[in-house]
This record gives sequence, structure tokens and C-alpha cells, in this order.
Amino acid sequence: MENPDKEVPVVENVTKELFLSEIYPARKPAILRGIELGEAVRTWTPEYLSTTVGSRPVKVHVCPSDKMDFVKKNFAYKNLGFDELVQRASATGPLTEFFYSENEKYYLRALGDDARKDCADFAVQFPEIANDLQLPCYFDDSQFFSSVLRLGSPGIQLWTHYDVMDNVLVQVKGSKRVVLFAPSDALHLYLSSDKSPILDPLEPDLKAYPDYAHAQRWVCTLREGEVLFMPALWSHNVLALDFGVAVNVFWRHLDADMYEKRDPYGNKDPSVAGRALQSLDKSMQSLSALPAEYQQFYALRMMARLREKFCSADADGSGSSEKQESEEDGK
Ligand SMILES: O=C(O)CCC(=O)C(=O)O
Repeated sequence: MENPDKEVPVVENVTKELFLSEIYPARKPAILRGIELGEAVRTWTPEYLSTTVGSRPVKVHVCPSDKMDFVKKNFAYKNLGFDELVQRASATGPLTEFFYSENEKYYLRALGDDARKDCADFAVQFPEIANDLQLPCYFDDSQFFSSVLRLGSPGIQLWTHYDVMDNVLVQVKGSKRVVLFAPSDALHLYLSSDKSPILDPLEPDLKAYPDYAHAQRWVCTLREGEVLFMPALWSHNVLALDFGVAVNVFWRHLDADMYEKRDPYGNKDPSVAGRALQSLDKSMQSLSALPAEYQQFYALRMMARLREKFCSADADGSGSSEKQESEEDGK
């Protein structure tokens, strides 16, 4: 890798005022310490969770290997009683009951009541334990998007992806390694929709993904009782170091009408960005009618215009490149 890893900064004694005045405007990830999270940090043992929530079925990812691969789909969705899931995910030795193998891993990402339409809301899906946890909600009620319970086996690794909402990840039990990438690293992650094929950011396949060598990793270990602020569009990869239980809260940073109406996972690009990407697909289709040397020439010109307008240090979005092009038209 070209750049030495950066550590995600840790901020102590975080209050709502400190978050809103200093941390949030910087739009960089930060580990937040000292936030009062309630009883859950002490009481959420596997026994307490199993007996309090009971055997209600939940849909879980079951993966025979450690690294979940969304592209190759090396996992299956299975229904398990919540208590059975907790028991299996927190087991210390080989499993006696399993779907594929005694070492399989489990990962719950809680869903809304109707998973195709509704966003997850921790208080609605898990009312029995909701009052144990005080979630830091540093935004207006109208900006709330979802709150998601996550629970998984030690060693399970979630694919690299980005979310389109701002998010605080509240780590209640266990610890995890999180690797993040700024939105400006999008070119180096080989993103396809919201996911990157780079499954382990610390052991990448640089032959398959050579541009990844230019990426800047931001690394941290998130521990029990800590909260990680992840701004929208920061790609992240999460490796559970222990049996883990976390809840994250997503909220809208842009005006509500900028987001797709039906987006239960919060991973659909803002509508205008989605339309821009579709226009690009159309432009690519148009160019494919030309011989290869023309395709490349016009593709490079398009890239130059995009870079000048949106990616250069002094890009101000004022449309200077279009102006230049239209003046050239008059020659
Ligand atoms: O903590 C986890 O298991 C995953 C967190 C995550 O991907 C997220 O907050 O978007």
C-alpha cells in the first residue's frame, strides 16, 4: 500500500454539543467515548438476551467461511429463533447444531417488519430490550431513518460497502476492527453499486485490484461502550473480534426528498445521483457505436470534464468546463 494507515481519532467525553459543533461538521469518522448508553452495556449477556427476547424467528446470514462475500453469495439466509442464534453465535467451541459445518458463522442485520418496505427500527422489532439502551440521536426527529440491531459470531467479516446516510454504530458487546475509506477513495475500491469486491482490506488481492494500492485506510478497533461515527459515503469493512452486539442509527443528512422513497437498507444512491449514473450508462451506450479510438478519445474528454468540475482541488461546481466547451462551439 502506498499510504501508511491512518488511525480513526478518538474523542473523549462526547456530548451532543461537542458532536454537533466539532465532530459532525468535519465529516470524518471518529470514535466517541463517554456517551451514556444505559444498562445494556452491563446487562446484555448471551443468557439475558436469549431469555428476554425469546425464540421469535429472525432471518440471519449463515456463512461457512469467515468472510461474507455478497458478490459470490457464499452465505445463505436462514430463519433461526433469536435465542438459538444467540446461543450459536456466542458458542466458544465447535457447534453441535449447524446448517453447514461446526465452524459456520452467523450474522444478524435486523430488518423492518416488512423487509421489502420498512426500515429496521430497533425499538419496534426488539421492544423487550429497547429500554436497556440509550441511543445517541444527535439530529432532529424528522431526520431519523433507521436503527438496526447487529449480532454476530467472532471472526465474521462483513463485506466492504458504503451507506448513503450518516450513521453512529453503538458497540454494546464485544469489539470489532473497522477499516474505513473516504469518499475520495471511490476510484480505488472497484465499487459496484454500494459494494466493493475487496473482502479483506488488510489482505487485499493487489493482482486483481491494483488500484487499491493507492487507497488510504482509516483503521480502528471499536470496543464495548464506544460509538463510531461513520459519515455517509465512507466505505467500511467490519471484522468482529468477539461475539458482538451493536445497534446503529442512521439519519438523513440531505433534504428528505433527495433520497429514494423505497430504500429499506439505506443503500440506494440519492435520486439525483442515481439519475446521473443512468445518464452515464446511456452515454456509454452511445459511444459504443463508434470505433475504439473514438470511444477512448471521447471517454477521456468526458472524464476530464467531470474531474475539472467535481474532483479538482478548486472544483466549485460552477460549470466552468461547460462554459468553455460552449465558447469553443462558437469558433
Ligand atoms: O457493525 C457491523 O457489524 C456492521 C456495521 C455497518 O456496516 C454499518 O454500520 O453500516
